[in-house]
Amino acid sequence: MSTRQFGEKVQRREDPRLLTGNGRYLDDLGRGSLEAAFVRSPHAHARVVDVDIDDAWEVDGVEAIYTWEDLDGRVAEPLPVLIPHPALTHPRVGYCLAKDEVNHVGEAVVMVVARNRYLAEDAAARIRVRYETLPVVVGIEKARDGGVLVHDDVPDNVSAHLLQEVGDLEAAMAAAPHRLTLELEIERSACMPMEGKGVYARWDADDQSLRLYSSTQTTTGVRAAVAAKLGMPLAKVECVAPDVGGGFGVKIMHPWPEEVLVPWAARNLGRDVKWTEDRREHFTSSAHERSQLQEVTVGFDDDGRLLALDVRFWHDNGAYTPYGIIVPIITATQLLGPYKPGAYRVEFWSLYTNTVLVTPYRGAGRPQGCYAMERTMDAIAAELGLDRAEVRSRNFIQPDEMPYDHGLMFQDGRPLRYDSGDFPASLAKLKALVGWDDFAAYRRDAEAAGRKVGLGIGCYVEGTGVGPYEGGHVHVETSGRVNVATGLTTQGQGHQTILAQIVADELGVRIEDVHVTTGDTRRMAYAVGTFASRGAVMSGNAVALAAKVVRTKALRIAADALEVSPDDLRIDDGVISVKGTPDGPHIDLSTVAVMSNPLRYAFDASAQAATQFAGTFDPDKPPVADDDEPGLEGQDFYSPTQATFANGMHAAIVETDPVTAEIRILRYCVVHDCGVMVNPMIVEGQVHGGVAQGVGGALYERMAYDESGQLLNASFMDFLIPYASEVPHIETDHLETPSPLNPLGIKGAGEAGTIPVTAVIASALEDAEGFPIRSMPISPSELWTLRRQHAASATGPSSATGPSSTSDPDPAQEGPR
Ligand code: MCN
Repeated sequence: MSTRQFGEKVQRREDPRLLTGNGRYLDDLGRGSLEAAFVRSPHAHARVVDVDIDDAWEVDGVEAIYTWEDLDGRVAEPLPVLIPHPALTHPRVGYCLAKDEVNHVGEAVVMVVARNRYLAEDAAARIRVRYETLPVVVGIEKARDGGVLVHDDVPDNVSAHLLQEVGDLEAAMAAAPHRLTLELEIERSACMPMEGKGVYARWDADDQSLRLYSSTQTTTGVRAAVAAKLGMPLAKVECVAPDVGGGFGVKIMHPWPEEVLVPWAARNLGRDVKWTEDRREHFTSSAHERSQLQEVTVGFDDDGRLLALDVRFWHDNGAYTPYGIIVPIITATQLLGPYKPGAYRVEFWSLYTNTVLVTPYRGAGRPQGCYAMERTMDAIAAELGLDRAEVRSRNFIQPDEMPYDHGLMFQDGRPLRYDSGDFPASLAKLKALVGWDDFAAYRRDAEAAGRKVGLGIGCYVEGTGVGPYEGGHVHVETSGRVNVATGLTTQGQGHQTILAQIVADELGVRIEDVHVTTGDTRRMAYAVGTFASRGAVMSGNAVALAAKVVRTKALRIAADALEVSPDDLRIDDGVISVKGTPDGPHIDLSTVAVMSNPLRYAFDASAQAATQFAGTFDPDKPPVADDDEPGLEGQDFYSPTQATFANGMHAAIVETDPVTAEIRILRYCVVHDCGVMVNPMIVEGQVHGGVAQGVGGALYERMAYDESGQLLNASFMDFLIPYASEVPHIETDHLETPSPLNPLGIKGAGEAGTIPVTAVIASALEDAEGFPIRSMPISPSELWTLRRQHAASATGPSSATGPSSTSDPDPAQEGPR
């Protein structure tokens, strides 16, 4: 009998290849091709007055130099707005090469193609661009001030304004016995995958076709965009994602200018062309996320139950909005987490600034939302003198209230309706894991030893497995090899393993015989991409459905041959036999694959085996029946009516140095519920990676823009990504509340670890220090400064030890740093 693979900690099948240096990343391809380099704007806001390329042609090996003037057809038109929204009243996008204005440092102005990258860079360095600088908008405060405009025709720098309301907020707020207002800030960070973006284009002049390799999270998206921009039939464009060294969201954006320019240049020159992004380019020419200013007013009763929640926030969308307003919409809807808010009103303004554009980064708006909500929960607990976990628990949506409809519109334009979850059970697990009830004693002991420790908590709900669809194709070769294809791409999540686990079980074959291809439009032309923690839900269910199609066909053919009913057959390790008679007649799937295809090869061992069933073929019938197709293969698509909602709760114990304010995470505990787990080891790895990124966002990473829009820390020398030494040991426990929405009961897991970390660390630091933390990330020097401010204010008459209420403002929370 086959060993069940689903739910097992199967070792990642891709690792031996990747860990032994046999990965094939974008820059491993196209040796000997021409290479591109870009001249990028050194100014955050300027008019391009003149471009002088004469000197650059002096460099031996230069093949082409392009400015916007040289572009033709739709390549010269603005880049698309991928996800329009009615509230996005002023969408603005750039061009592949700046036309006459640049809006952030790093925007591409000139493209150079040369024999190799060195020569292309040398030539680029000789190009002189004359700019007329313009006033610059950096930061949300300056953007909402509206005195300086990023785009002349966008009043107040507002790209979008959206308000959603459920219930009578005014009345509920007025009636609430308690009210608090919090002003919060969260800063910019970025995905920073190990491998930056990259494109390699092969133009086939004879066939007039294009093979494009891109380090992307969506090959079908890139293919469609490039075909449209280059005016080519879709059938003449193929897009393949080779191994991708991380994406974390930034590579779902498409088309990046380079994804259009590189193939366009390849076609122009009739040569292969490649471009790989360097780290500085990734800092200044890809995408960032996170930056928001938030104002939360909450009304609650004596027990800490929410009666009214009024949230306003200002979101920095950078210079352009090609990806629409998905990120602030997610913040607005997902900040509610596991709680019932009472009457709820949320309103945001998405603002242009002269900085790198903003697209989703792992968590995609949720870390900010979770931060707002969890800071609010802590503030309520402090105001009422209640236990912080207890306040959360009193506001939970209960399991018997599922499915729970918040009455809001989610990011996919569908209702924000939670499908399942058991928040009280998760909290109980988390409290047990971290030792919540013993912490007071632990703190007393620590304090007696002169140490400052604090315990923080954060809860979140995450809409995962967002539609519209994903497909699966399963093909059994006559050798017995099972080829599985799905269109979404993979960046390190282990899809080759988990999709093989699912197909092995559904089809009844050995996992060793299953080979998975992702992100190759030659194998699966209809697909969406990898984002929104949707891979397991969408492609997992799609390949399961496709495997069922193949199984049904295999059983039908075998049943004919064995003259039994398909219902009496089973498939184990690729062998079809009659149930209850293990030693009876049987057929290998490989033999069935031969029988499924009238074109038989005599040299094929399975073909010879199939001759014993030759009697099943009727010479009077056509080789392929009207209602049949040759081959043992099948395809199906999974398309859900709505997202499925995963959830989790984290707690951390931190220690702060009483003198230097150095911050150490002593323990980090995670309880996580992503429905049924396909591979618990991979889920755990995903959670660990997510927490590591969250720790970076909470304590280290920020984009240090100066007032003129220069990114001062655009290198790994200055931008602090946590090393293994900064990432705490992570203790994990799981709850599996199956999703009722999909056949496998799966919810997503890929972003979960990241979402609450900033909120949890803020909560723990506040608990350790005894004063409000309102701006994250926070460094030891900032914590030290807050300590001094708090000590100074504590000596005055209006001292405050917790987050402020409307009637009790706290000086430490007066605006962001
Ligand atoms: N999984 C599982 N059981 C579940 C849910 C998930 O075994 N119930 C497994 C999946 O099968 C998959 C992994 O966990 O191997 C993540 O699955 P899922 O939550 O479906 O997320 P995606 O596959 O859609 O991956 C995208 C998600 C996102 S949105 C970001 S951002 C992210 C992330 O995954 N970027 C990553 N994890 C990353 N991991 C790596 N190494 N690199 C990135 O760029």
